[in-house]
Amino acid sequence: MSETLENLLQENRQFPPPDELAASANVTAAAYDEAAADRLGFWETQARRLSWATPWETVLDWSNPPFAKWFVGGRLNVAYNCLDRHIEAGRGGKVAIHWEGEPGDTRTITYADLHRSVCQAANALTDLGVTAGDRVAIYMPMIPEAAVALLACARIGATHSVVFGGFSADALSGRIQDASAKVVITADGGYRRGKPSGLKPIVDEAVALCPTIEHVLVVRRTGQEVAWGDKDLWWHETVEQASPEHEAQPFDAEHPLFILYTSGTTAKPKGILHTTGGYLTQVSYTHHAVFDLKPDTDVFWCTADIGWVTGHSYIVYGPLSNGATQIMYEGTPDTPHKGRFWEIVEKYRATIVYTAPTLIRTMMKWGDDIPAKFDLSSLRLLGSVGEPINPEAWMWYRKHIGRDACPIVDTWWQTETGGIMISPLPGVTATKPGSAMTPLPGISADVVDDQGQSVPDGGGGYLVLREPWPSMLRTIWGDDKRFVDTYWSRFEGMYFAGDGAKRDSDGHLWLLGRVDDVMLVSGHNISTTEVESALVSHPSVAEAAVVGATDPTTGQAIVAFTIPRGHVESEGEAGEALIAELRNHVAKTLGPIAKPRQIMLVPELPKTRSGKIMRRLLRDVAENRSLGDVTTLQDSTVMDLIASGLKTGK
Ligand code: 6R9
Repeated sequence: MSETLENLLQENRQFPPPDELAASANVTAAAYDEAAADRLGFWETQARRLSWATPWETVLDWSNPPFAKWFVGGRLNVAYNCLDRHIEAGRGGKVAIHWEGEPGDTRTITYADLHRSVCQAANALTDLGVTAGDRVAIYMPMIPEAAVALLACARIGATHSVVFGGFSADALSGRIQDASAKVVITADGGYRRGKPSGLKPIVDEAVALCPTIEHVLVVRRTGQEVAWGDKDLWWHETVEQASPEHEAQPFDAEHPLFILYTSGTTAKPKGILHTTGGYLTQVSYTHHAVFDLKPDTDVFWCTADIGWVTGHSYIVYGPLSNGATQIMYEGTPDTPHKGRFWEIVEKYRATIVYTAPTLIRTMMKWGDDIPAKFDLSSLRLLGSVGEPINPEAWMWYRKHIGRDACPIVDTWWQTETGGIMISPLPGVTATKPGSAMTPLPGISADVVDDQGQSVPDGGGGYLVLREPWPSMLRTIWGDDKRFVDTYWSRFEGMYFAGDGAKRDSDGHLWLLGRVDDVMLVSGHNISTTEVESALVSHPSVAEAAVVGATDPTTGQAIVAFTIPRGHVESEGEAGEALIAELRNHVAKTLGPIAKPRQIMLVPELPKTRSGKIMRRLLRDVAENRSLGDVTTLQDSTVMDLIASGLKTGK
């Protein structure tokens, strides 16, 4: 990048924490001081929230950077920490999971129930020859058995590799081969958009290319017909017949817990490796601190899929290690109607919701009247993750979901960081719409310029992490060199996150999207996030994605794809008028340099399964190229919709 990022957007609104929450918050401002005085001592205190079979000797071994070892010599079992210890404390009858299937079937699972299933699955996997250190692939819908599968692997020390249900056979087989997995756990299918969709046929196709797979364990969810081969075993005939007695053995703090692949833009997916003690310490602590989780009264709901790191850390390991009661939902937010999420909040009296900006913007598009139909008064805290949240989406979330009373925690982190890194603390921080605010206690995040120098308040640049953290990735599976090259070579001695960021005049952090997406217009760096946020601040716009397209005069020109809100007339002349108005609105909000060359009104945007906008594909459209790799798209018909419905304005 030729010069540092320009910062255009100004935000002056600020919301202090509610008094009642601040008075009883799990974590107070003292945590920042404690961690600043003794960062490693602070993390040791957090590690003591867990139950260790053998205490560690050294908190951090950083003698061979960037290869970290945390809690060296310590031993623990992750599943024991998530299940057995709560039961031993007399909490076995507490609900762990209120599960809601898409068709409306439900299951209530206590900690004792979950423990029983996990022990059975641990015994069944052991009988199938899975031992500590083996890899198990998991390709499942959002059913309780998915959580059981992860925990059973953790219990016996097998390393799980979850692949999003719905990724192609190619994507699945590539990931199985990369990790040489021995077993796949899957289901016949799952429910999505009111229909059973098949998973087993995709597994069959993938496994045909994977000689390392010895067994395929299949949960019956939909009851659809499936082909049956000699590696296949039904879950109900193996796991549910296995003994429910299983004693968890402790593993080394650095034992590999899981691999999770990040897609990247073009290159081969990277198998991000997480280990045991540091990972659990940080996800457990951040779940307790950022969500102010009170296990006796809260009903927590993270709407993520288990195939995304958010599902690993804030459905499985964080909440269960803290003994939380949570909601797990199988399906899509608009099945059978667009109020399904809020109906679920009302039904289970959810107190905390953790979701993604994509979902919030979709709800804005569908209209304010939908959440208004439900009783959301149980909610006391809201969270956001996955992309920068546009200030107007933040305000909408606060008003229409949080009734102007719930603090919002905008949490920045990555598959690679394992747990939340930058976020407000709900009882401490006065939040600003669109800002992730400050690094959590014990985390050293910074914004640096091209030379790796910290930028002053008011400056912009690259987000880096200056010190190792407990839940950091340990390497890329099988490729230490790529680990070093990707994350540790851009700036000497710092982890390079790949995101642009700015630090405002108060020193608060604003995430600006991936640095690969930054646009260079007439010599000025402009972030996609800021132009998108300016568009979303217009009352007619629900969602926007912005890309830089090659332009003969300006180098790159801004091209915006915009989804109008539900009630907005956007056909014919009304559409042309809206486009003209939006171009002027951006110029007025951010300055003439940011005025889009072109705005297209579209019905949908291409997104990954975790809801991130795939700007790369939009750049292909904007530059009239044929589309690149679409295998990680959530809905492959979206690009046709965009191409056929284009209304362009110049
Ligand atoms: C947890 C997760 C990581 C990338 C990350 C950044 C973006 C995530 C964000 C955010 C702005 C936030 N991202 N949270 N950007 N504000 N609160 O999403 O992991 O799927 O690996 O994605 O997501 O660009 O670098 P992952």
